[in-house]
Amino acid sequence: TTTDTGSIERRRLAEVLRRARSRTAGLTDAVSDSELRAQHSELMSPLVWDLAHIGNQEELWLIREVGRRAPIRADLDDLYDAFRHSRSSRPGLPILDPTQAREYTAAVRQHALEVLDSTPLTGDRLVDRGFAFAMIAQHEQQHDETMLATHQLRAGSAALTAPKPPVGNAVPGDEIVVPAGEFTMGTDTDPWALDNESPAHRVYLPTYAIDRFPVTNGQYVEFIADGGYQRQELWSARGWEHRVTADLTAPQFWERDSDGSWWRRAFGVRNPVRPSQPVVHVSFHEAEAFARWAGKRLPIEAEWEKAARFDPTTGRSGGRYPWGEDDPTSAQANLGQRHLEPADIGAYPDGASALGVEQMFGDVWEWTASDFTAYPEFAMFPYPEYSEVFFGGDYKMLRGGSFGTDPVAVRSTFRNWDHPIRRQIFSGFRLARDVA
Ligand code: AVJ
Ligand code: FE
Repeated sequence: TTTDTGSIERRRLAEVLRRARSRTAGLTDAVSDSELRAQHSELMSPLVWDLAHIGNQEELWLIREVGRRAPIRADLDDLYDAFRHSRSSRPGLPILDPTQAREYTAAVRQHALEVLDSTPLTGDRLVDRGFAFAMIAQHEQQHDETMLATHQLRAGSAALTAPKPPVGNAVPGDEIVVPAGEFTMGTDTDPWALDNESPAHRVYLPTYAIDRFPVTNGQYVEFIADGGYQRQELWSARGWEHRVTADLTAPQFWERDSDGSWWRRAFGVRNPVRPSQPVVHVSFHEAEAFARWAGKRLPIEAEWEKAARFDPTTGRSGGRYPWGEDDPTSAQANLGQRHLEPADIGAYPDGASALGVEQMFGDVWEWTASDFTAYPEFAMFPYPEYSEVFFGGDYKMLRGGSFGTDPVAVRSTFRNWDHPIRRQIFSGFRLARDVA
């Protein structure tokens, strides 16, 4: 019955909201109040800004829009509007202190759960199948990943810990040939998909090959050793200019010892660079230069999505994940901050797509060659600042999620974007090429 479906959906929504809040608490309870207020990088907000912004966004959508309740703190809307204040200016604002921010987000959550209990999850598009609640859980998880990147930028000893990811012993370089033909890109049916993932539309792609795995540190070390950062001909004009200006010589957080060995600093711990792990913390420009060096290219978004979703035996495009609608298990993908680094290639054979492409979900966000544009007949929903205002901007698309992405915040249709110079995000890439 409708009631049963509604109560199952309500329980799922309460669970994704709870999971997001417990992660937020972990990320913000791990450091002192003064560190919560500090700006660890010009690129990032103080953690306490993210914390109260999460609460403010939840208040705007779940308390006021969906619940039609009176504001809790209308006076905070300006301070936590990401479009009014740049990240670098946020420490100078009269923002809530950590105790106030925790109290505020907790008060909002209490009201939000009451609204969830009393709202029919049908009819109006904003609430149909729980969309607004899922949107807010995704928003919190997106900021949790941003806060995780802030943790990675923070100086000092480790504040976060997690078990090591599973090991793998695959050999890089293996490719999958994807036969020419149409597939369905985007979705009209995923109840929790965000506006830029729709509408579903047919896309024809000629035959192409895509790597079975993301590019590894071992492969990347070869690129460096072969003069990859010195050879201008491998870089686009913009990429080279940035390479020189920013003095890029290796992925972010890599350090070289006097004996020539490479080390990587991650969350306050320094370890030897692990050759079998996907490379992380590279910009689009570095990914593009590597691809040229390797005689390949980055996939376009449609090629990534077809490799993730298309089943050549049925001719159909799959659901939320290659295996269906269920959240990934710990054997299928390195998602959800279970680990604090990418897993070796070959560690998740159970997460392979129908075409046999592995580790598309989790580990590292994968840069694609595509710019951020709307799908044909895109309709903004429910607010233009989620994606519409970014269309046509200086952004490249990323797909698949990282070890720091929660399962609720990624799916085969999910589209992420960032400036091509950014690399504080958990970004890597895989390669593709034309097949004649
Ligand atoms: C979709 C990850 C690019 O973090 O800038 C958070 C998500 N939008 N709050 C971002 C987002 C508004 C967004 N990304
Ligand atoms: Fe936000």
